[in-house]
Amino acid sequence: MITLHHLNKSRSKRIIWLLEELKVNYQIKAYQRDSQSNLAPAELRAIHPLGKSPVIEIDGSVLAESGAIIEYLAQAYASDTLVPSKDSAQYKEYLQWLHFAESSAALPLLLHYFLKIDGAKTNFLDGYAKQEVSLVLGYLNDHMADKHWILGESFSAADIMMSFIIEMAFALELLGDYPNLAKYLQEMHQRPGAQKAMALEHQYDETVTG
Ligand SMILES: N[C@@H](CCC(=O)N[C@@H](CS)C(=O)NCC(=O)O)C(=O)O
Repeated sequence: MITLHHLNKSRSKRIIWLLEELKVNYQIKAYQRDSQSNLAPAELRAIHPLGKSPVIEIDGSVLAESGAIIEYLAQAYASDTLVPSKDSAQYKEYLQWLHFAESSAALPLLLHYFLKIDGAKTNFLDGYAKQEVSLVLGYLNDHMADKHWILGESFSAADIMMSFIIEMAFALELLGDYPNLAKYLQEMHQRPGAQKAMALEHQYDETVTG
């Protein structure tokens, strides 16, 4: 049994989506962000020293980092469907997108988000974040011009990694200038696994009412 330590409104939704695609047995242990600091509760530190989510427990091991979790689970349970064959050219591309999502793409969007909630004037950061957001989203938008999924016709675990980026860009109201990414988000949300992940995320989020 896989246990997912899930924090509301977090990257952990990626893992729920993947687990739904894999159709494996798993359980969710849910945590709520602090209403003032927005940080994870201290109990998550008992699971992993960083105290962040997602974290999974599997076969007696504890694994953090959404990218590592997705790479491991996809390879272990769906190497023939959600991961291109290791000797194909697509595999290299797959690895690039898998890692791009949490590295090059995540930082500018997070900076943009933090600057927005902070509201303070900056000397350098604001301009840097804007420029990097345009670079990253422009690159992705051009790439998606003639594709359904990040690798072309086949859906892969890299699309699940990318979902957090596209959803964050949507939440920051940035997708107006990137129509191919708006279309990509719609495609993602049509998959039953993504819909189940959204429903579960909702169910385990105590800030959601009604
Ligand atoms: N690079 C890590 C980031 C983990 C992370 O920062 N998770 C956030 C939620 S998206 C978190 O736990 N925030 C609460 C906190 O920092 O206390 C990953 O991809 O899993």
